Amino acid sequence: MPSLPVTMTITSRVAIITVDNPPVNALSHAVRAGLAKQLSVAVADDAADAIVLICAGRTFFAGADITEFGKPARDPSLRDVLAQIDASPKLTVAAIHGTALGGGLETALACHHRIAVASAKVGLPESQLGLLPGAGGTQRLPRLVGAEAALDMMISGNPINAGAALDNGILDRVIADDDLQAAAVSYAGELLRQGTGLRRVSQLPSPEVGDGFFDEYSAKIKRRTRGFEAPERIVACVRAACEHDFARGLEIEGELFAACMASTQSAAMRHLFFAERAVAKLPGIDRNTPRRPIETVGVVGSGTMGAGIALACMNVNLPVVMLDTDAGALARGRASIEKLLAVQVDKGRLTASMRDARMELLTTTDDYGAFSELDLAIEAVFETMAIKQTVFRALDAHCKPGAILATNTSTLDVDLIAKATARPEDVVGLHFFSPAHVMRLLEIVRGRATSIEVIASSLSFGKQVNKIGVVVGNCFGFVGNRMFYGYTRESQLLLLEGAAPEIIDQALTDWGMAMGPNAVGDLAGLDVSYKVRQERTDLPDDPRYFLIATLLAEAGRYGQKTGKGTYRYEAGSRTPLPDPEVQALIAAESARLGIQRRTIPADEIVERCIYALIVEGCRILEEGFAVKASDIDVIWVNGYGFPRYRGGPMLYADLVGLDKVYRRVCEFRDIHGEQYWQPPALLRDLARSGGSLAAYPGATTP
Ligand code: 3H9
Repeated sequence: MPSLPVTMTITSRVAIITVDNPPVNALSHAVRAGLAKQLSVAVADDAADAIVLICAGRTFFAGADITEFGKPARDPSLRDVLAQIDASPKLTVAAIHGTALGGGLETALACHHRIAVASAKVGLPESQLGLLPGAGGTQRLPRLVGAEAALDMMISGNPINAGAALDNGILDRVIADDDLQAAAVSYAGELLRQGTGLRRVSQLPSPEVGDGFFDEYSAKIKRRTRGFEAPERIVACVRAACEHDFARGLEIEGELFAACMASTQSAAMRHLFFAERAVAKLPGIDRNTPRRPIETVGVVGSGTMGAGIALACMNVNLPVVMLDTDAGALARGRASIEKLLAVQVDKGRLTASMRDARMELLTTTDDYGAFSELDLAIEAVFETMAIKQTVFRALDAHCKPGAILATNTSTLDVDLIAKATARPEDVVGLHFFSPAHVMRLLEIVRGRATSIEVIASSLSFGKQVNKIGVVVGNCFGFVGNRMFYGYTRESQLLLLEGAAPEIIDQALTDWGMAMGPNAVGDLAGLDVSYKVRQERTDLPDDPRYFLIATLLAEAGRYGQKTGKGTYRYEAGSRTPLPDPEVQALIAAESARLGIQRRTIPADEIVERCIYALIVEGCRILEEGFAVKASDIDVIWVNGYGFPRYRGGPMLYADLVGLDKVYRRVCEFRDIHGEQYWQPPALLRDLARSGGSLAAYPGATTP
């Protein structure tokens, strides 16, 4: 018989209600029912004067059970249980360890007092699921910490540590990381002796704010949230907390929570929550797959990527040897790492001693001999096959047997690179995104010979350096950049057809993309994509193809780094400004090619660019270069600024309706030609059968 998730014992006149629902004590139906029952028992039992609520395992409640969302509700609701805790005639104490998140923190806030261990964290991350705290959190938190601090916490969704929570009033006591249960029982006894009584957060006065506070706050967040609904609804809830009593505030919170729950935005974000955890679930890999420990890393190349990768490793305490045969470049690489760390110190995110400790992890060398004992070598040199192969021959000659040899190539064939070694099974692509110490995405490129052990170890390494590692197959551009080509191809064609760069970028950022394609091109460097196109032999023979980007690169307009690209930049500024010279160039090219320029509506701009992504994503799935559609979503959200609340390109296609997407792609083919728009069979078949990309099984191995 399965053990009950909620149990109760009494010690020193304190009832201890313990919840044990691995892995993260989510507040599932069984837990809620168990809590309601044990609370009644504890309240009725004369042997107890107070109640401690504590969780077993690695954490206090991590929130409502997300797997129950979208299914019929089952009583008791979390709100019912929290009302019961709040109304308890006996003093209740939440004893927190691990992370008290979402409904978990709301449960703690419904208790009369809160004690936590110093390593605990608390937060209301519901907005990251497109939701708002729906069990009284929007009403209780502002009463404890004030409206602005509560808004900041709920809208960012970021947890805070126990020390900060003690300072702002969420926690009443923080203890060293020792016996929490004993400390909570003794705390309850202390409160009883002092006659502190029941401190119901729901009964605290409404928070006060100055005139116009909410309008100003809304205006401030609008610039960042662009079309994302949950933050605005959180503001409305906190406004209700300030203007109404607790009961009415709770009603308003309930209505807005229901609206969020029913939204496609929340469906999209919940999809990503599970998609990001599913990336590591691959056919042929499980808990028992052997993994090689990575305790030391070598990085070949000290340019922007090499330095960023080195720093990403140093940030998690991994010793790094950085190698460059050019002494000047090596010194510049070291200096750029120092500079990035100095920025962290200036921002108060790092102390000077932490910075020094990190720098001590870095050794620089021009000698491959220094790589002989390293567990992992990552090559990040110039994107030319011959140079990469030379590096891999050297790595093969110097690295110990069992070392993982990785290339950070973004376009080259991993199998050809592996061929330069006598151990292709140890060679893998680890494709970081710039800036490598910041961006969370890591494409793990599986070559033909890469062993399963090396893939599993790469997934673990990704976790180790706080990245989301997605395993992809070895095709040109892998998954992310291959799709990016179709997307920018359309934005380039739109320029010739009549849309100005800033109009295209505005349409896509209004839709939710972090940046528009023209601004991205200027940031990444138009010379870089130009060189890649020059090396390709499979591009369409069409004078329009990437014409404007090509002409700009040939004119030395590389983007931000030269102060001019598709946009122009004032000295020292990164703000893209429309450039009449470029507008004239585009108009002249349109005229030369006989293209009738027209005003292109924002909807069409978005459809052209985003549907190009969907088409290429379908093709990648058909060809088996991604295991499942949700992996593609994770790549685009974490590496390319695709709006999280739209779920990634493949889920977005499902939400729009595959039949609609398919019909539109066919129209684009008829208007713009087959060389760009060929509806993939997968899209056609799923559209006809009423299937979904989210459910598409994909290939078994990428
Ligand atoms: C909410 O509370 C709404 C309320 O305001 C209102 C209600 C009326 N439910 O992340 P991990 C699973 S919204 C179900 O790999 P870690 C997860 O899928 C909720 N399952 O571990 C994974 O399963 P699997 C607000 C959950 O140590 C396994 O647990 N709360 C939940 O890296 C391990 O997870 C949040 O948004 C859940 N709530 O990180 C917190 N949480 O092994 C969400 C996790 O099959 N959770 N799972 O892949 C987290 O942020 C992290 O899981 C946590 C642990 C930090 C707790």
